[in-house]
Amino acid sequence: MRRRFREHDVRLTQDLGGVWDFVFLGDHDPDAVNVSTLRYDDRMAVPGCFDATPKYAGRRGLVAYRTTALIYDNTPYRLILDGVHHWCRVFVGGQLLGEHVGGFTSFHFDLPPIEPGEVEIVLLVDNRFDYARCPLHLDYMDWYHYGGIARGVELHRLGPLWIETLKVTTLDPSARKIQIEFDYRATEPPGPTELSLTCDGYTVREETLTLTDLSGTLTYQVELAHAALWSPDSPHLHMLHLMLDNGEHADDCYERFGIRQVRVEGQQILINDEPVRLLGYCRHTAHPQFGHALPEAIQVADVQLLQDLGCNFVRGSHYPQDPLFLDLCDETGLCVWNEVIGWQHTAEHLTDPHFIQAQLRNLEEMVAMSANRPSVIMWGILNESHSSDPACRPAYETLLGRLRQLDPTRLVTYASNHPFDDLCFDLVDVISINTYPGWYWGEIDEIPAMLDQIVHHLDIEGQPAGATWADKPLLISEIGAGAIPGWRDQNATRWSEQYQARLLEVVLKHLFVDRHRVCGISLWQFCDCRSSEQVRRILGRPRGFNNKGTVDEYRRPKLAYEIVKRYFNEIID
Ligand code: ADA
Repeated sequence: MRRRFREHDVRLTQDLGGVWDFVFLGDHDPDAVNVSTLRYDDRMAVPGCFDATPKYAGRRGLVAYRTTALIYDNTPYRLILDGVHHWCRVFVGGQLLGEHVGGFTSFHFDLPPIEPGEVEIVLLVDNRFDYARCPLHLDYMDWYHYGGIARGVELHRLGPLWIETLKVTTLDPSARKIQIEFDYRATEPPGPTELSLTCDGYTVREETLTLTDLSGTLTYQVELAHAALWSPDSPHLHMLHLMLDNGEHADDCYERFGIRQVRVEGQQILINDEPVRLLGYCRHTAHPQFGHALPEAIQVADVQLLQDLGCNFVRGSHYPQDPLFLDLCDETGLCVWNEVIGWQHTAEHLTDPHFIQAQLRNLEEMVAMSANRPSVIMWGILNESHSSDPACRPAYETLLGRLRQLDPTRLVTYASNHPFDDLCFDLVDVISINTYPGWYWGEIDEIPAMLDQIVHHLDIEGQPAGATWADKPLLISEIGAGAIPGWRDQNATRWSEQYQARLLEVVLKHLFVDRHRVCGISLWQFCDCRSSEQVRRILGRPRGFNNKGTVDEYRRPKLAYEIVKRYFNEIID
């Protein structure tokens, strides 16, 4: 998998990235496809988005990918996929393992007993919009939903005894106290088993366990005297290595973690009891040549630019973030708002059990794949959905409740575009507002008054129930303007780079120099990205792109870049 560190020494893993056989099947019904008679007439990169390649640009339909891997023996094997869009059905050795709904999250299938030797792996993948099959990718959402095996694929030999999960939780930063919890699984009772737990090479625990069950969970609480805390300014990381060995079988795994605690206090967000002001961007994981399958080079470049701009924050809009990108955020101290896939959902979706079920699965997978990341400080859901509609409140309660249940250590929020009539702010730790004064409504010189009106309402007038939110942190989770790359106009009209630069300067000056109510901002947006077919028709997206990036889709800076860089690095304290 594309990670910044090796995850196993002992476990046998095969990275199946590369070029797979490929065939575009178009309007075929997946149920009508016999994978054993497919004829592959092309090839496709994995990780990769097939509809980001010139030949299949703009195409939507069913496709098939094929590769092979090695099975060494008759013990459990697991196929791990880090992100397939939008829907897939997985076959190994001609046998159906199952299907998965929704991109951007890691999932896996355990193989049935298979004869040792070379085994064929086939994925049917579909990037068509089909609410019944996949209610998470819908054509009205304002980004291009690329399809394909967009992230890494690995085959792991689990063997008769393996480590299923390994979770590290900070208990007390000042004492460098953490909790280590892991699950094991086995095909037969492991019996006496040597446990070895080291951190950065230091022995944390060595003992002989007597494991009589086929599965179990073990928890340790340790104080790491040598450890340093993780924070945006000093993102210290530590590496845990867990090994289980019962003499016949062994398994191990590495997990990198940071010791930090995040909480809210009044209008502030605190990391390790220090107030933090979050300055950054909303970022789509997108590129015209790679779709959602950003190569390492682009992910490194994006982090370089975010750091150059003086960011300490990035909102992963509008879906769960790539494990490699989160590794880079861990290392550079970029705080992350990691978000379940979603965009402007109405009661029609939010009262549909089919939709909520898919949301819960995406949410649970997002938490599972990023729970040990110190950079992830908050979880988000349901971008700009109908949180002002009483019929939608139960969905917010369900999803936010599930997030808190899975992970009580992080903040929860959602980006609301209903600042004056939202009914769900009591459910979150941070109130986050998307607003576009000076772009979709009003003029640039009206922006300060319009922003003050939102703050006045939230802090003074309060909600219909009379509650005020003056005791909660307030984050501007989207604000910005479009600028056609290279359009420099002395009239500084809308769509010019001058207009965008001027609007962002007025916003940053008002929110962080003239006023100090907000705890942070994620400007919309870091880079231009292709929009979806339907949005282009309705909202008007010149070039078919969302042009509100501070850099264009090839990460080339617009005029606004230097303005934001100056404010984030010098003016805002
Ligand atoms: C909304 C939405 C973003 C984008 C933005 C825009 O706030 O959350 O995804 O569509 O509007 O550019 O209008």
